[in-house]
Amino acid sequence: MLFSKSMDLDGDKNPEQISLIFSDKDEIGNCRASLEVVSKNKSFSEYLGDWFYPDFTRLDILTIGQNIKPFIVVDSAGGAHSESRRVYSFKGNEIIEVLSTYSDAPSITEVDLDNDGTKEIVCKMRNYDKDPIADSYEKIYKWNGERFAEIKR
Ligand SMILES: [Ca+2]
Ligand SMILES: [Ca+2]
Repeated sequence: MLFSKSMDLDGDKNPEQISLIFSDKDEIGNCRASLEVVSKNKSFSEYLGDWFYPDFTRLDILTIGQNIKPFIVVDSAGGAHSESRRVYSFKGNEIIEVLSTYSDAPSITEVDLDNDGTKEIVCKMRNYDKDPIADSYEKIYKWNGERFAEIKR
């Protein structure tokens, strides 16, 4: 499994090395996870918490539009009915969490819903109290320059 990526996150033409680092598994198999970014020989680290299962965790780079710098994405499946996503930006000297969300469908996708050239993050949600298919809905997050903010359609 590959928990390492290379990408220029802050636009200075030097690629950053991005890694997910897991602690040893505890007795029920979960791990503590940290995100590490190495930029020009300096290392930055963000503790993500415990309850990570390396087998169900994915590190990705997300690009949502032409003039927006790429983001780091950590997706984590928590059983058959949930997936969580955290999104981070790196501006050269710190890792900033810009979204923490989840989907219980589970389905998290990136779609340009309003055709403005940048993608929104769409989390499908089911209403298990009612009809989980007919009453499903979407949480939509749009980048506002600082973070992914939930919007209403
Ligand atoms: Ca860079
Ligand atoms: Ca859009």
